[in-house]
Amino acid sequence: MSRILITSALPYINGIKHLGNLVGSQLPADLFARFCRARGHEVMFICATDEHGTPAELAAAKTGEDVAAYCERMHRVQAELAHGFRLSFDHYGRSSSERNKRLTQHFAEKLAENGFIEEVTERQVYSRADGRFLPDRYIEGTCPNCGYDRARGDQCENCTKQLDPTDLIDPRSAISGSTELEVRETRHLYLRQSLLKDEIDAWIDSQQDWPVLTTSIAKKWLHDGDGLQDRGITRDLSWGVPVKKGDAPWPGMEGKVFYVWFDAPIEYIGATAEWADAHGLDEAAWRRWWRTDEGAADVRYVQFMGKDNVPFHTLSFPATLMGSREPWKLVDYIKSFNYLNYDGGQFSTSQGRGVFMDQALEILPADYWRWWLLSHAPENSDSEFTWENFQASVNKDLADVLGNFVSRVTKFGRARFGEAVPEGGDFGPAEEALLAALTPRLRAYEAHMEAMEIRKAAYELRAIWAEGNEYLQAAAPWAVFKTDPAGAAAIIRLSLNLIRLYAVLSQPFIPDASAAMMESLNCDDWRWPGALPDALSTLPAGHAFVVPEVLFRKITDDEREAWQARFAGLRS
Ligand code: B3M
Ligand code: ZN
Repeated sequence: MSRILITSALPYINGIKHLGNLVGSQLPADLFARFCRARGHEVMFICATDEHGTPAELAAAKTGEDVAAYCERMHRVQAELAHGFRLSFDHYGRSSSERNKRLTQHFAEKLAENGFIEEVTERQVYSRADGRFLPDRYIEGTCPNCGYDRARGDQCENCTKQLDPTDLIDPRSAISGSTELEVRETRHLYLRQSLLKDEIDAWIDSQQDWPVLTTSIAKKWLHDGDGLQDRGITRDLSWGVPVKKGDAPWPGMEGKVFYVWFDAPIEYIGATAEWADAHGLDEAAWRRWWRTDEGAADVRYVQFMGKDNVPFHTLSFPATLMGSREPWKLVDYIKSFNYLNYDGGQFSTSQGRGVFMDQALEILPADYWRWWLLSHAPENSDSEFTWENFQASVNKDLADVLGNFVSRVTKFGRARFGEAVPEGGDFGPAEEALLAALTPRLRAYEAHMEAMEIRKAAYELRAIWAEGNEYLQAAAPWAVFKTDPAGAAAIIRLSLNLIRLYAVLSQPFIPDASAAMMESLNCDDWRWPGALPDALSTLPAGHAFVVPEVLFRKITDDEREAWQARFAGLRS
């Protein structure tokens, strides 16, 4: 048994996430957490809402709420959806927590003590009408390159040219539309990442087993262009972690907050501390996950995220931890994902394109989505959601293969032998062949799950279900029963035990269906299988069971077409 710390990238607070976001971090992290727990490891699975920054302020302004109230409400909405998808976080925290505030201020103070913070005077656009400095992307104007009149201060969406706000012709505030803009001087703290470049480089080089997607992104940012750049970690905003040194003011930084990307990853630690607080535990309880001098040296730490978040997790956050010169736990493995596209285009939060978490659960239960999303996870390249593919996978894998097996076995068993595992009969060559086929598949499934090769794991799990179906089809207990009732009893006994095995193995993918299978078997033995002959004799003759409700229903063509039409447009 080992101790495994698992974090999912923190969903940003300003709206409900789409299925592409879900499959890029939270869902695969949950799969892995469930698997690790099932194998008997001690798991700490952490997520939180990422609540600071300008987008939160603007989203709140749009709904007319105070930003703190907006974040609180949206945190509850996201927590409920996470529960709806059965994401089994040990704690779902908030980056606006007191814990994170303290930790963020602590790290900044340590970084400053160690010479990794520099004060820099910047010239920034100030909007008199809005009474605030404007971040680059909140300044709009005409692109000097192509003439597009809604180019943003950081980039022109039309011709993709990277811009500086001062390049824009007729610049205006994207918040108020005001053109009363001026350039003012403001002082900010910079994290001197460049001083840590060699250390970070060596650390990344020492990670032999990281996925190529992760290391290639990290290396690109380390070595391309001017290499690892120092970064501003403070902002002229009111919503965020105030820039302070512990309880003392930070001279010259009054009224400023830390940049959202500085405090967000620190919330992985903050949320673990929130977990301890929520359970009335002491400091040691969370520090044993994070401080290598207090127990975390034995912890394996795995992070899950989309590829766009990789630079922050391979460079900036490690720079924060290393630069503190305190023994904080660094990540051991980063599982990163490409993008999931939607029906010929991209999922888009800003445009409301695609299926969002709340809408998905209105249509079908979580397991249907979990299965499709995980078995099509964008691991080695981008992948695409289409309604046809979704319908085909659900109907075939879940309804025809798994659901049908469970239904046939329990119904035939009840009809011929009553609602108890039948006794009598012997196992023969067909059963031996089944075990011989299942054993290597089971071990391959375990290996893929351990390696977080999600599609490969899904493939083996599906094959394990199919082996049962093929066995049942070939053994044909309905025919055998006519001449050899005991022989049919043996087949059903084995098949009922297979259902239990399927519940245990499938639980990381489809937890609700697994729970329903176990309940119908009147069983609470979730032990992971060792040798198959043992695992498949867990339910003894005489053990009571019932026929479960339909596990998975099929998606009809009419439904598919209706959903296709409903989600063709943009969400308002
Ligand atoms: N909130 C992801 C995003 O919204 C960002 C992740 C933070 S992880 C510390 O794109
Ligand atoms: Zn342009």
